[in-house]
Amino acid sequence: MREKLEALRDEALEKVKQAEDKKALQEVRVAYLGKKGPITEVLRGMGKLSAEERPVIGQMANDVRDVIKEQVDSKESALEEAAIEAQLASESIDVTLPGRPVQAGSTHPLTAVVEEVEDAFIGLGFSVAEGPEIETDYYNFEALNLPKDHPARDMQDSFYFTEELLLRTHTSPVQARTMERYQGKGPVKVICPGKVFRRDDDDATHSHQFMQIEGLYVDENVRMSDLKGVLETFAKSFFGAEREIRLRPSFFPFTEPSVEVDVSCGMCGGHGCRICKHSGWIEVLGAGMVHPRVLEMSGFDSTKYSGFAFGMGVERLAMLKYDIDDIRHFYTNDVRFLAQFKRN
Ligand code: FA5
Repeated sequence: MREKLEALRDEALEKVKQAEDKKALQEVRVAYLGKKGPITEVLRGMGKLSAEERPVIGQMANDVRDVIKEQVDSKESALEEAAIEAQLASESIDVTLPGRPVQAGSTHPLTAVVEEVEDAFIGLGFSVAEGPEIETDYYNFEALNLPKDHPARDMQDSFYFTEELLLRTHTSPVQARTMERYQGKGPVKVICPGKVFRRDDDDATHSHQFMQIEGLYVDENVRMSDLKGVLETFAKSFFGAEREIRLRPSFFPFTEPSVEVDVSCGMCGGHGCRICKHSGWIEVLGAGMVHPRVLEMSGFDSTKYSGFAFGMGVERLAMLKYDIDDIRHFYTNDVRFLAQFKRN
C-alpha cells in the first residue's frame, strides 16, 4: 500500500510538471484528487487494513493528497501568471511610433467668401438677415415690382412647386421680408447671403444652384453716391486697394435707376487682357436705388425714405478673386481643389 501511494504521488507530480495549460492541470486534479480518483479509493479501502497499519497508511494517503494538491495549486498560479505576462507582452504599445496623420478639412471657398463679405459689410454697419429658400411668388416677384405678367420674369427661369411656391431665384425677396419686419421705420441696413436656384443650363460660368449676397440700405436721404461709396469700399477691401469700380446703366424692375457694377481687371490693371475681354473691367454685381413702389409695398413711405440695394453672385466673386475658371469646381468636392483654400 505504501509503495502504491508513493508511486501514485510520483506519477501525479510528474503529470503536474508536464501540464502545459490549465486544462491539462485540471485533468490531473480530477484524475488524482477527484471522488473517483485512486487516493479516495485507498482511503475507502482502509477498513481492510490492520489496526496498526490504518493510521500510518491514512496519514500517508492524506500527505500524498496534500502534496499533489499543493503542487497543482502552485502550478495553476504559475500558469495564470505566465498567461498575464504573455498578454501584457503581446498588448504592449510602442509609444515611440509616430501617429497616423489626421487629414484636417478646410473651409469651403464659398463659405470663406461669404464670411469675408459679411465681415466687410458688418464693418460698414450692416447686419446679416436670412430668408427661406422655398419662397412665395409674392416675395420672389410681386413685392419686387414684378407682377405675374411682367416680361422681366423671363430673366429668372424658376423651379416651381405650385403656382404660388417656388425655389427662390435670387436673394432679393429677403429685402421685402426684412422691410416688412421694420414696419415702415428706417434705417434698415442688412446683407442677406443664401442659396438661389434657376433653370439655367450648367456650364463653366452658370449653375442651376448658386449663392448670392443681397445688400439693402433704407433710410432718409440715402443717395446713389452712398451706394457707390459702399461698393467701392467693399471692392477695395475684397479685391485689393488698387481696384476701381464703375457703374453702368442697367435694368431691374425693383430698382430705379439700376446699374451693373464692374470692378477693374486685377489681371491687367485695367489695360485690357484676355480675362476682361480687353475691356479693362469685369462685371461683379447688379444694384440700384430701391424702386419707390417696392418701398411702398413693404410699408415704407417713399416720400420720406429712399434706399439702395445690390445683389452679387458668390461663385463669381470667388472665381474672380482666386482665378478659378469653372464654376463646377465648387460643387464636385474634389479635395485637391478644396484643400487649396486652407486658411491659416
Ligand atoms: C439679380 O439676381 C438681382 N436680384 C440682383 C440685384 C439685387 C439687382 C438688388 C439690383 C438690386 P442677376 O440676375 O444679374 O441679378 O444676378 C446677380 C448675380 O448672380 C450675377 O451677377 C451673377 O454673378 C450671379 N448669377 C446669375 N445667374 C447665375 C447662374 N446661373 N450661376 C451662377 N451665378 C449666377
